[in-house]
Amino acid sequence: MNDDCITEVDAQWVLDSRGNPTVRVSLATAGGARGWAMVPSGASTGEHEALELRDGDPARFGGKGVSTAVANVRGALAEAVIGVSVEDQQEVDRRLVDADGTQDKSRLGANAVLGVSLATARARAQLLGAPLYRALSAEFGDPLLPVPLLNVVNGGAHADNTVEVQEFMLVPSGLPSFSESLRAGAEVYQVLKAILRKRGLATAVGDEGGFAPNLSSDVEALELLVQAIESAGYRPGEDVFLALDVAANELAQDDGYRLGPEHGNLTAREVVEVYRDWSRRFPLVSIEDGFSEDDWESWRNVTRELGASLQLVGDDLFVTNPGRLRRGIETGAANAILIKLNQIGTLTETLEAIRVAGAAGYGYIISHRSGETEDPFIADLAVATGAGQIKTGAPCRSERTAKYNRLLEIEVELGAGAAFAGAAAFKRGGRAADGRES
Ligand code: 2PG
Ligand code: MG
Repeated sequence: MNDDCITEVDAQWVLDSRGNPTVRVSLATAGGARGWAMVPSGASTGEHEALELRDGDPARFGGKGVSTAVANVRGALAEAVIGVSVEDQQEVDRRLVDADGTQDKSRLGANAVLGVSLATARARAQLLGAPLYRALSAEFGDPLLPVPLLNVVNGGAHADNTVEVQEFMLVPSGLPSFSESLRAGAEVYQVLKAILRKRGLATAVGDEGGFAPNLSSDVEALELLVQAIESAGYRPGEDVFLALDVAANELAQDDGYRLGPEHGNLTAREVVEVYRDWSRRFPLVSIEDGFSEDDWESWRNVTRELGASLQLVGDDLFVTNPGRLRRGIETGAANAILIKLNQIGTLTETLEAIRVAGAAGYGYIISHRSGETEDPFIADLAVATGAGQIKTGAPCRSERTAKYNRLLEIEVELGAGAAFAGAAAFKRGGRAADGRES
């Protein structure tokens, strides 16, 4: 067997940032190259996501055990990829998909499949003696450091507070480098904490490291962020912008949406007007999941109404699925996609979604999940694909900072030649649009 062929695949359970078990895979090639990966897990998961396989045995981790997924890696998936070269990621992924045989990877579990797929990519990088961001894919051009989208106020399904919008994010795109941008985010975060404390509001954090105070409205959160940006010495709308993830799936009612305590039940039309109002009053550049996953008509409306000036990101809408994304592109729904590896389950399919987005001039944002691990894979993926944006939580909690710290490391490694996406990140299409800088 050649040196680059997979000879060993192993798996075990480890804990994620919420204290639930998840899958860790390690594999080795005949020549001794090794790769590993830990799989993240969402809370506000879309209906159309690939399936995360949990044991469902109430006697283990309240049903959330991953023993079956671990056994599937060691059994059927190992069998499928042993002997295949890590140089051929597409072949490895094709075999993983075939071994599972379902549309949503529900037989063997997307968590099992993804672990093997990502560990393969790392083994290949080791074989090449290249950093992961260089080994991942050369087709998207030179490495590009992304603008961080830092989720500093958590609500919705990520926190037990009164705030309905799931994520309020800082977007420090007006700074000259990744490290200065991250520094701005971290400084604003600390100032925000001091403001909350002074007002007698809670400074405990939610799942993604953002604060989770009980606020009276979504607007109050936006006002707090602008105040914190200014107090930290930055200019809102020039240095630092704002982004939201509404996670509207969680807010959909039979006949509309329940956006926050200040609004009653709103019709989809009224929701568009709320977003228009917010984008006039605040330096908002991006709204994710402003409507629910199957409300294509509202997605089309909001894109027509606000898409020229706002990035409108489909997360639960597209679930990193090239097929759903194509439907969005054909019908004019959203103008950007959130990229989460575990929504689709293999690296190859993820890169395909990125390619489809870029070719259509859609933005793409590489994203963590609310349940994360110390695996910083997505930092390298963001740099490799020229996405220009990464969403990976607050500048707080090690599973979040692992990604930011990896990006700092890459910035140093790239030295003077380190390109930073900056404000151009919001010109849609990223590098995938034509393989060069857009
Ligand atoms: C989201 C994500 C990540 P979850 O909705 O975008 O922030 O949350 O992983 O819970 O789906
Ligand atoms: Mg989301």
